[in-house]
Amino acid sequence: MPTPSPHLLIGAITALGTLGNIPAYADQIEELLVVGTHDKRTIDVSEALLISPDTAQLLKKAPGANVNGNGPLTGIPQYRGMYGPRIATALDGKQLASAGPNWMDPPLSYAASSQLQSLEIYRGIVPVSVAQESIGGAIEVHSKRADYTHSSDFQLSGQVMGSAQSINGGAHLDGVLYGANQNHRVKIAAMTEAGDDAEFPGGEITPSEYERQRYDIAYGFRTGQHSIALDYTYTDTGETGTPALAMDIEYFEGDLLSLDYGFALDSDFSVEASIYGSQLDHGMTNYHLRQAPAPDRWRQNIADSDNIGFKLQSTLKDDNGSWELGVDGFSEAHNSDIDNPNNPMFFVVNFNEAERDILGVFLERQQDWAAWSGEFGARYNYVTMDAGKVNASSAMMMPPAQILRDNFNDADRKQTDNNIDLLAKAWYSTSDSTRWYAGIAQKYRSPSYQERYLWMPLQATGGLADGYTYTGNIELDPEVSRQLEFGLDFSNDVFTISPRFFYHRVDDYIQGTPSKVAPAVMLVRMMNASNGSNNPDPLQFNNVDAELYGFDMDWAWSMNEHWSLSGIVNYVRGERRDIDDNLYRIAPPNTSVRLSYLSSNWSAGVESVLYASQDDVSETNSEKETAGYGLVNLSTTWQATSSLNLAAGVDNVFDKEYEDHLGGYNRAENPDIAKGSRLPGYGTNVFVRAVWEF
Ligand SMILES: [Cu+2]
Repeated sequence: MPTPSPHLLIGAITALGTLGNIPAYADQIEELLVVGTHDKRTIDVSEALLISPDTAQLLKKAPGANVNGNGPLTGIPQYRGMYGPRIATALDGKQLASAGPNWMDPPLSYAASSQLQSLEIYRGIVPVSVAQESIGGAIEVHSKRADYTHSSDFQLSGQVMGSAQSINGGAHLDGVLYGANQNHRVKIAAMTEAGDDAEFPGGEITPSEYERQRYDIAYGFRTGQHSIALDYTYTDTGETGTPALAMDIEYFEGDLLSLDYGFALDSDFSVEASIYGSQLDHGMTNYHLRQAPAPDRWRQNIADSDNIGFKLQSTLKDDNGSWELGVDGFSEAHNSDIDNPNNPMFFVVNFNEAERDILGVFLERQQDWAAWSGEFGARYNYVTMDAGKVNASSAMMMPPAQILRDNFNDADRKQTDNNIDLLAKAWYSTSDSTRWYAGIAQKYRSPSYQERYLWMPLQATGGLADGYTYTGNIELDPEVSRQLEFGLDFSNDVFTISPRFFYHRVDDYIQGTPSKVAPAVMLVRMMNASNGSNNPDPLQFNNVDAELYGFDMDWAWSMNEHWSLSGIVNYVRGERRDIDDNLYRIAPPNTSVRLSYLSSNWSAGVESVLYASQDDVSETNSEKETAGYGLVNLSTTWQATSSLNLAAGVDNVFDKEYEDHLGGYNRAENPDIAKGSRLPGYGTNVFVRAVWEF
């Protein structure tokens, strides 16, 4: 799976901030690329070398974060061992539910890195105002937009960016045009990118080609205390491989629309309101990009997702802090149908109007007292879920499928959860350079629609990619995580370090366990007998008990005005508490160190990335162990003129063959990689990039 890392573009190392005079602990960590504050890391995407079409890869620049990869556009964020729907993703404050039942389009895939200003990941416990459900963390992306000016004359500006890389012949071109005056701002942007199958030292990863276009138009208007913003995005993903899954992407087509309103009475009181929605269509098959199976085994899956949401939030500041009060709602509805173009009799209604609605209300307080500061939050979420009736051709012929269908259709599928999140965080400064931190929280997550409504044993699991078929469980309880974390932020003129220890005790953790649903087990065995396949007995999503704990930190040392050293250390363990087993797909211990040189118009960096072996694997998911490895990456940038910036680099300089533990197993016929073995990481990749601003 891809592990291209973002690289520093250009810029001088600014003096590291100190605690005493900077209210939000706004230190510069890792030059200009990642800025740390006391509770989040902001990755300045506009300053990163954009070689990966997978925005999620940028997250690896933040402590605690990693990426589960199922294909070149399909990075699923992982944070401190949690991933998938456990991590909230907000695109300019808006939620989105993936159209793909296997998360071939994770929410973050709708943020094209070339259109982003920044990517923010919250460190540890997420404020209740930021996301509705954030049991494992939260990511916010902020798109580029024009800034209002101070006159009535319109000013035009823009940027054209192009990049190419050797690993897959990938190329990317995008352009953005801004127009703005003091009252109006407009943005028009377009992007296209494509790549072939990627190489690894032993051959090619097939299929790992990709192709995507994207168009954005944005308008903003402000007058006096009021402002509005209207944004529209169209995304069009073409044929794209997902070798860790049973099918490949034929297309994703997405329309994303939002309307925001802001009112600021003065600097102490403001209100923000937004309504938004998206309509996402998806097709995937097991025959158009990979070697097709026998004609009677061809499968095509057509899926869609309709999302609509709103948020209303007010902020009131006073002498000792601020209040945030808000209400938000999000509704998602999913359909998924499987057919075989060679057999008009074959069909599976996989999900039929599977709905998940959340209505939330929250109150948050930020409080400052002398050397102390605190954050306190409470949120109530009312979750309702339902799904329509299902059917399949096999349910007309095979008794176990018929029983599963009838049980599902006869069940009361409507479910309601009442979830209360609570948190308290405190910071205490013992000096200008040292601030101690401790936090405690209770966070809920209701089941996903797949976890509740997957009625027939299939691999539609939100991208788990463990090779198991699953069925859902309508009666699942929400997960609840009780979290403790503590640490320290130290920062002086030359050195910054931010260690954190965390412990999450999760009750009712949702995990696939060996199925006790007799007709599901029988059906998988009957299918094996009639198809000559050897799928293992299915799992069922069930509530178990788990715990996750670990340590992470980032650090930076500014040696002099030209040279700096920085790095990240990550360690996480995930274990079951009800049985003796590990949680599935947890990032191995890892560290990276980067040496950077910066002068007035050029920079260079060498980075070493080290991963330990992972032998704490899940027996329940038949997870395979991976060996440790080390990679070396190089990059350089040159500000050629005031408007032209050039960059180049080499990833995996020594063409090291390795397996990314989070990269999944090969599922497609490939002479270079056995089916079921782990997918290799990419080999040596040379990339170039040019940015022209006007
Ligand atoms: Cu899909």
